[in-house]
Amino acid sequence: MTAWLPVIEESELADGAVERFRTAFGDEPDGVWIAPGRVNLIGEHVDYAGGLVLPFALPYVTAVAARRRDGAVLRAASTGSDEHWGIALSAIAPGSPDGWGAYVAGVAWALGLTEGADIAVHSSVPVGSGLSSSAALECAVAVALRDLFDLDADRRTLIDACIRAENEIAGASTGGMDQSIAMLAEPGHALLLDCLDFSSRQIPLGLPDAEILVIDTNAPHRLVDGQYGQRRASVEKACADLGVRTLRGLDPEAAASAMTDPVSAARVRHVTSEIVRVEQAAELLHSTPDLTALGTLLTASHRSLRDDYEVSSPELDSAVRASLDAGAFGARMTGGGFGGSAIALVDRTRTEAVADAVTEAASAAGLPTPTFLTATPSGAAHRQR
Ligand code: GAF
Repeated sequence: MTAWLPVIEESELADGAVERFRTAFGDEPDGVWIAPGRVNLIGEHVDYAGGLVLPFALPYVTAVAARRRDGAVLRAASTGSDEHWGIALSAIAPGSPDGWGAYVAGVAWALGLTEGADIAVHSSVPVGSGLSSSAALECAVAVALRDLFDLDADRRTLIDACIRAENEIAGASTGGMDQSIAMLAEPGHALLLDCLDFSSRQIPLGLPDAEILVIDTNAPHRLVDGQYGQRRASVEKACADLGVRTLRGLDPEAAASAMTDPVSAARVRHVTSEIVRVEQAAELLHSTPDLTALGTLLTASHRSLRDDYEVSSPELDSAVRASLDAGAFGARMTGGGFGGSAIALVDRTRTEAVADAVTEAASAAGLPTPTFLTATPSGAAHRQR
């Protein structure tokens, strides 16, 4: 009864992208590039606040088959649609193109591409599930264009281009965590990313007796209604009110009580306390982690996101509650929120039981049936063939 999303081999996904390339453009691509989706273990809604985050890459990836073409036009096709589209490089601008095309064209724009390319996309990252399908697409395109055009661009430059594509062309004011993990992930590791200067450290994610269950609630996450931007603006306003450059390092209760209204106080309390929780989680992961302590941090993160930051949803709350009731060490929403996905830290022998309990709780509450994903920490964007 519990639905698992199968992991598709990279070579099979690459074959799908090549096949789509042939039907759209009637020719062979020059290569195929792959980039992963992600979950964030802890550190939510703090990347744009100069905080610390701890994401890892999933074995669900986006493949792009690509080829250079004559003329300054970019064309793209996807297995998600029968149509393909094209745009002159000079016409790429905020909102043009829109939809998923903005993530492809935005990267070409941000890298200053002057010659054209054809691109076909095939992905196993669920879209709208808060698992970073847009960054996976941007990063796969970025490594493809770097190789096709022999661009002198290191991974940091590519990350910045992907962030600009998302912020300026797609119009989503996201913070950079997702592009960073898609470009820097190492198998078996989470990435401790310091969003003040974007320095990072690989943290081995060895959980001998436990695993991370990823729960896609199948309630599409809704970052488009302006709520995400409002949260980001509230952090910027709090910094201005407090006369600080960043909320990083502030004592959560002291910073909250310095705010003049309760909503701003709650927002500040979330950001400052979440950064402390990431520090504590990273510390726990230095040695074989105390799973109860790690789980407690995850659940505290969820409560903070639900009550203080108000970015959770009934589907996420149901998944977290049912996981905990079924014996998970801890659980929390992951990603931007307002729908999307949650994670639960579970004893390996309890994974199926927790998944069943989450599914039953959703059914009893009349919520969409969740899907479960495998959370093997995976590698970064790369050329597949
Ligand atoms: C989304 C954004 F893209 C990230 O930058 C981050 O802010 C996240 O939401 C919340 O932690 O995934």
